[in-house]
Amino acid sequence: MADDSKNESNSETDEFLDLNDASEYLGVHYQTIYRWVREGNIAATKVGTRYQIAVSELENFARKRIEPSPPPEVTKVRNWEDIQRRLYENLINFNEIAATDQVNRLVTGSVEVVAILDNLISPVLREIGEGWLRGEISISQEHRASRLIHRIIDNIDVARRGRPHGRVIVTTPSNEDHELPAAMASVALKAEHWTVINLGARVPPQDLIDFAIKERADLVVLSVTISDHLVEAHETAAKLSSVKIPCIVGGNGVSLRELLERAALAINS
Ligand code: B12
Repeated sequence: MADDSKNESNSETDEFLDLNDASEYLGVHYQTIYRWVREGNIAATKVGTRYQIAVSELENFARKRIEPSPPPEVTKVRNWEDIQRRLYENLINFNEIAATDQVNRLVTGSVEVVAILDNLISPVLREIGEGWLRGEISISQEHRASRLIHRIIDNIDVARRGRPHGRVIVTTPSNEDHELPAAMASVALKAEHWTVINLGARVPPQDLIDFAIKERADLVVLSVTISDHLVEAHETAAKLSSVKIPCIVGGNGVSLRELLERAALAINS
């Protein structure tokens, strides 16, 4: 439906064009101008079966199209604790839409992806772990919350523009089930323009090494949450190093910002 209320033209003095002439006037295809009219971006009046558009309306529209659009508004987070508390509630109560919306608003508000992961998602996951330890959260609740936040993390829309850093494989040792930190590491690295191959959890060491060679990886990130799993991770890192593929090992309490610094150093040294 065309929106007549937007038509600011003076019908006494204005000249009117039909869609064919208007498309020529703006130098766009007939279908394009038809769509703009249907979407209400250009005010038009329907006379019989044809649309009529005031020339002054076309002039206004053409002017607005070349005006630079203002930069997107940047969200400033003053109180992470408040947002953390709400995300915790949303995850535990499986309020999927509200939880997704909370994260997406920060992303579209241009809050740094690594800040969202380090300042919001990680503290909430730690709190879930504490709740489980205290017996306040059941295993089913924790599993459901983990799956939900995993989906949200995987869907974070990261800007990929920028000079690529290199190809990185992210995974965990073969005995490590904590896949979420690897998912967070993957998103943080993508946001820093790495090309990320996220293998999820539990990849056998030799398979990982063969894969890294075949994929010509510049870097491997082994995400470790349980300290007992560090032994295998360091052994794998040593083998990767012998085939000239740097590998960084870590996790549990180390921020993603630090991971990014270590990743950049690893390929520059
Ligand atoms: C969700 C969860 C699970 C899920 C995992 C689901 C999934 N898909 O990942 C499941 C149910 C599978 C699970 C299993 C277990 N879990 Co668990 N789990 C958690 C919980 C609640 C969140 C884990 C998480 O995502 N943490 C991520 C953030 C919050 O932690 P972070 O260490 O700061 O992570 C950062 C770094 O890792 C960094 N990073 C990531 N990759 C890399 C790589 C490098 C190189 C670097 C530098 C940094 C880096 O990024 C992360 C984000 O900032 C934690 C609670 C907690 N405090 O973490 C318990 C927790 C980790 N689990 C725990 C335990 C005990 C277990 C089990 C042994 C339970 C059991 N009895 O079976 C098993 C272990 C299974 C196994 N073999 O691995 C303990 C570990 C205690 C310990 N220190 O050893 C914790 C701490 C719970 C607790 N409070 O006791 N768990």
